[in-house]
Amino acid sequence: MSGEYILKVVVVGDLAVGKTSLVVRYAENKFPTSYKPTIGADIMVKMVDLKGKKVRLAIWDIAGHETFQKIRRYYYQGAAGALILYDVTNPESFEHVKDWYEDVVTHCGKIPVVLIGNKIDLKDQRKITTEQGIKKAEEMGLSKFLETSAKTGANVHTAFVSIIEEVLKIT
Ligand code: G3D
Ligand code: MG
Repeated sequence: MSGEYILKVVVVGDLAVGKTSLVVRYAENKFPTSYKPTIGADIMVKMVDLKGKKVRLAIWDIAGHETFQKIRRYYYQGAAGALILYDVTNPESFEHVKDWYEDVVTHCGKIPVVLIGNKIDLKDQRKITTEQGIKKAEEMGLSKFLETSAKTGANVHTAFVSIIEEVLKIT
């Protein structure tokens, strides 16, 4: 098999869990220092070579909840996979994972979903343990679970490779 895969991946989760930071870290390998709230949706395109497969990955990053309602349908349309993020220092964002998952399933059906606990560099402020994350992913039947830091870059690359691998498995 040759040729190019074109994959759309959506990144969802509560406001301020680090969605934009994670996407920017992956796509540009830097941590954004000035916080600029997204308007509508930002789409980042990255060419990825994975085990001989060329993937044109379009990563969709949403804005805050208010503007999201208006573009919800358009945002999810055609997504092959999703990253659901929570902030390991923010239990509310962890509780909302199930709501985000319902949202994904409603609009995309049962596409691969990788669950991500972000901000693991904030060790002293951590409220959600790795075990809790693993348990949640298992209970919900999500494809994979990972913990990341957009700040240090820990596991960021792996997070995006994981979702591509999960999607290509079923493509
Ligand atoms: P969002 O796109 O999900 O809304 P952002 O979230 O990427 O805008 O990040 C929200 C805040 O969390 C930002 O801080 C950002 O710098 C911070 N952040 C994101 N990821 C990490 C991480 O891995 N570690 C740490 N320590 N901080 C992170 P500000 O202060 O600009 O609001
Ligand atoms: Mg954002």
